[in-house]
Amino acid sequence: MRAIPSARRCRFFGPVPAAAVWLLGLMLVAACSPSGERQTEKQNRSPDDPRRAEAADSRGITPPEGVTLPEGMVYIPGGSYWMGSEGPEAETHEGPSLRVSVDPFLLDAHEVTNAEFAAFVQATGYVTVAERPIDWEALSANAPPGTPEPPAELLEPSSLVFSPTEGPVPLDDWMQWWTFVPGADWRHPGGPETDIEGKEQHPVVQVAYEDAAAYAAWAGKRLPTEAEWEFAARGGKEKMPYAWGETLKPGADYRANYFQGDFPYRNTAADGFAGSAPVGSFPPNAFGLYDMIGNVWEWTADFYRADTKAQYLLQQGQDPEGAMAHPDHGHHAPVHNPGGPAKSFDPREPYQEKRVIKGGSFLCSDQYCANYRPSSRMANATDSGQNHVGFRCAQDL
Ligand SMILES: [Ca+2]
Ligand SMILES: [Ca+2]
Repeated sequence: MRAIPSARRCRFFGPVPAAAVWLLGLMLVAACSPSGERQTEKQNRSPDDPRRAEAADSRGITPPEGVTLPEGMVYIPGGSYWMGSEGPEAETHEGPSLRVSVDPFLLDAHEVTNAEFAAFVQATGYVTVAERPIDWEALSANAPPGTPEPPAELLEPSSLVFSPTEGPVPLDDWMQWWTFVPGADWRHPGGPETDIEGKEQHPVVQVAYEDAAAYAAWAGKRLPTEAEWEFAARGGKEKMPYAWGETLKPGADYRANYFQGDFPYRNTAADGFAGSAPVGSFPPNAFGLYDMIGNVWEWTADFYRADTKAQYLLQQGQDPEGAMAHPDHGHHAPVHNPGGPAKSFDPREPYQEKRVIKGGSFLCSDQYCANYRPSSRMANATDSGQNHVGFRCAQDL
């Protein structure tokens, strides 16, 4: 497996010179690659599509007696595993791999869909972060000291939308393909001229962390921790770079919705989808989970730090230096049910609160950021929605 040149990895955190640039950076964070309202998209597979058939056959893990599965949730058996990766495909903050254990829990089989989020909004009247005017006073608490107030137009309700470039561009500046679009929100994921009609079964996007958490609370659920999410995504396959094994595309069929073609301007949609796909369009993993990898990024409950694994050990009274000095980090007891760090910290944007998102999206490309792997992780500003970030919910047994 070849290493991905660092220049092609996701880079969202440059210096923040001007207020407008800073604000844009604040609203983004997890970009990868393009979608493509411009591309032809097979939004609904026919009933005889083999991928549908394979998906329908999966029943996941049978829960123990006495456990009743809520509709749409699957049983995650719990256990210990190697979390993270130090493989050639991994970014530094995915490592070091660490023995971690999680208790059994329940997880949504699918990403939360537009139809499900609409039911929540209908029942509660909830207004998402992207639909609210920006409160500069509140926002400035997360800004570097002395940051001037941006122009009024930048404080209007808005969100970040991917726009393919006209042709090849240097891949070190995400602002060439991400645009801050007034009127972009979950009902209008690509901007005010777009809508979600006919996309009821697509994952909801343009949701900030608090939107996802509010939905989860309404549904009687919660967001998964990063450790739970990664355990679930691996489906019992130990130390595999991909959720399904050793290679990204082990056969003729694609195993997830990601980006094929030339990033960020030519999306061939060889996997059938240039943008998001209806949930469950690709085969599930061994736990019966769909689209853990690709389609849209998924919020977790955890604050982001690059050194999360060391924080886990510290939280549980273990010595990170000693534990990690061992070649396989295996002499320590598994870290049990770790939550995220108590506070987020990203040195690239030290003033911005961030949480971890997982799984990559329809914009992840092997030319830019190969985040379609269980150990991949991204820091996302908690108040930032994008048209390739959604979520799914967990529940305790
Ligand atoms: Ca795709
Ligand atoms: Ca996903």
